[in-house]
Amino acid sequence: MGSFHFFNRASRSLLAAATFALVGTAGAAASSDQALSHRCMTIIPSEAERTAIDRSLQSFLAKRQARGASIMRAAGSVTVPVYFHVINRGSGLANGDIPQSQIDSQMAVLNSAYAGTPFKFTLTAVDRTTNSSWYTMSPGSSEEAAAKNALRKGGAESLNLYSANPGGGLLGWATFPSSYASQPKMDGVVILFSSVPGGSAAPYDEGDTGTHEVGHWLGLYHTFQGSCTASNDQVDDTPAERSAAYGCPVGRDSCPLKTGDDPITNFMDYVDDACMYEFTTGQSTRMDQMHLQYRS
Ligand SMILES: [Ca+2]
Ligand SMILES: [Ca+2]
Ligand SMILES: [Ca+2]
Ligand SMILES: [Zn+2]
Repeated sequence: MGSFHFFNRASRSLLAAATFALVGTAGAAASSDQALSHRCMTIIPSEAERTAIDRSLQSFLAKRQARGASIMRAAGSVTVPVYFHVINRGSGLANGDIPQSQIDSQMAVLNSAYAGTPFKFTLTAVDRTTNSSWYTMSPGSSEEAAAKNALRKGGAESLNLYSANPGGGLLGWATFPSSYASQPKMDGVVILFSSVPGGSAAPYDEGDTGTHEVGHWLGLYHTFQGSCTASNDQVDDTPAERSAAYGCPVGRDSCPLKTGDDPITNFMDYVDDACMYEFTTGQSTRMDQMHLQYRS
């Protein structure tokens, strides 16, 4: 009861933080026009909220361990049902109506990226909606809320993946597992339709926007979260990173006093799709634990 109340409060302050973050980025997006420089618009919880989320996770794991339940699941042992919602402004690729072949390719990219983790993804259903205001929805907008309220299917375990054209150089955004309880209808991942494999959003055209956003959906932060601090992204085996990496800056070491080069090939950085290709064991463990706590 106590923890349920806590998450309601946490998500309200998260919404307040979201409004602030959106104002900040809208200006930046406008000045850079349509350039795809903002990899992701996922609203990251504040430091206090992240601390609370991790405290709650530790207590969840301790209780599980105390009753002898496993806290590690085998690779490929968890099936995530996927509802793919194509939002377009008419028929044809130019209107965002991506073909089934690209949806299948996106699923293959997800399954390959998550192959070393407990998760595999199965396409449960595809629906297509023509709605020009939902098509250009931005994070936190009334259009996003309307689209998700109308289209979302399944419970916390189901991945709802929306393709649309948010504009302003946005590639996608996701919600975290800890916000499902207070905002179940908003739960899911939105991606730019042209970021799917073979899409026109080069160098973000191999489907790793989907991979990255699903990482958030399973509880991961960016590898540059928390900058050069020891706790950083709450994952032990990702070296600390001062800020987002773009392109493919091999050998970058933005936290020289911390062991290891920056994890620029990690799916949770901002590099080009061709440059990102891995999750660490620690990230897999965190996703497993977050899924156990909130999505099982
Ligand atoms: Ca780390
Ligand atoms: Ca370093
Ligand atoms: Ca890649
Ligand atoms: Zn992100």
